[in-house]
Amino acid sequence: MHAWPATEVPVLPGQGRDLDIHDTATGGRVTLTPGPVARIYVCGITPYDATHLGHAATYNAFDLVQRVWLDTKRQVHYIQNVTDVDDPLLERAVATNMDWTALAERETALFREDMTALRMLPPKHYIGAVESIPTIVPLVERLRDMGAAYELEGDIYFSVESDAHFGEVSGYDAETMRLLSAERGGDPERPGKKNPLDPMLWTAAREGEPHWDGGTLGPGRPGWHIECVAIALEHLGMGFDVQGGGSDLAFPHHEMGASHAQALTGEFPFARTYVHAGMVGLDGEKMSKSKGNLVFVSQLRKDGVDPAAIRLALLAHHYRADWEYTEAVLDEAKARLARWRSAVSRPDGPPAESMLESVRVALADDLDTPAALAAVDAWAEEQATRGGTDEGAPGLASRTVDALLGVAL
Ligand code: 5CA
Ligand code: ZN
Repeated sequence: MHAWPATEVPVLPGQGRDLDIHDTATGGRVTLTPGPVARIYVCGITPYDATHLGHAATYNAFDLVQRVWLDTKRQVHYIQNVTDVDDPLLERAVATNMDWTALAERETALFREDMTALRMLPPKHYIGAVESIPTIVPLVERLRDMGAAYELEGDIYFSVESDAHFGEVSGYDAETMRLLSAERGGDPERPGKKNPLDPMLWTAAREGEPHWDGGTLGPGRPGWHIECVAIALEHLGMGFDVQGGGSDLAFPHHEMGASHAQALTGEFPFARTYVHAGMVGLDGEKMSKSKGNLVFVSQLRKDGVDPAAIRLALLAHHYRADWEYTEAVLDEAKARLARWRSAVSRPDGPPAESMLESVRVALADDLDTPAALAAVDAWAEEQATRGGTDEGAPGLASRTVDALLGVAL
């Protein structure tokens, strides 16, 4: 599967800073210290509907992680998946009388357009679940053969007890896990499972559903968590720097993925850090495809909203906060974009080096984007009120905002 085009990231003067970030697994701050090539896996979309602002906010957070790394002169090895076969996609295809592959292709294409418009850095490899099936099957066979997975009426389940570290990503208690498992694609009520939390690795072919050759597993399709594990292990290996997604992925998805990989390899950890973005809501509810309370990036673009303003609306909130989208949020972002554009359109201005330093400090501090925006606001305000004589300043300000925040002025 192809990704979307890359944009040039300006190289900034001076020294980038290492990122301190909140790690879900330890529940505290860690300083990320990747090698010269930083490795990150960010869970991609399930393409049954268009990209909404919640998705965009989550991808924005992980785009910033990469921009901070690039600013420290590291290379970034970034992998993202597309869950192009799964229950919600198949259900939507049936409900809308569409071919499921056509639906997935259409929504994935729209996602690429949205990501391009928002200037999100593309992954080095953008990989679908379907194309990963030949990688997934041997992993499930191996888990079964080593006793970490078992069969139930033709389906194959992972045994959560096979990983001594199970539960350490989310840190949730048993009751919470059970509730979330039922809510988020698990089947804790199914009789015959060794542990109600055990997730499906391989779903045996069902009437009317797509299925593939599963070798000794029989015909079927892959479970959700093993998809991301297969892709991450193939392209990043164990112990990669960051696994990212929205906070709704901490359990079961990232918990199960970590356990699959740890059971498979006998190594720990799957990812060194687990980073989760807050949930964006509308009218008091988490924005979600199943609830239908969505504000789509593509719709805003169609309405003529500048993608840079959409991005500034996302940046105005701390990535870990849950927040509500309102028209006022977008209006504020549009006004800020206009002020910044006006400030960089002059031939000179107040020196911008300290603004660059403040943006670096803010981002290194658990991606404190509200503080980063405040630093640029202060420079733009100074430009508007007193101006300055530094001829390099508007260019440096513009490159800072471009390189570190992904906003083209
Ligand atoms: N395909 C899987 C991951 S392998 C999946 O969760 N797809 S998704 O389309 O449902 O979500 C894509 C990403 O957007 C996930 O990281 C998810 O946590 C995030 N996300 C979904 N809804 C919201 C929301 N309302 N606010 C913030 N992030 C969200
Ligand atoms: Zn995933």
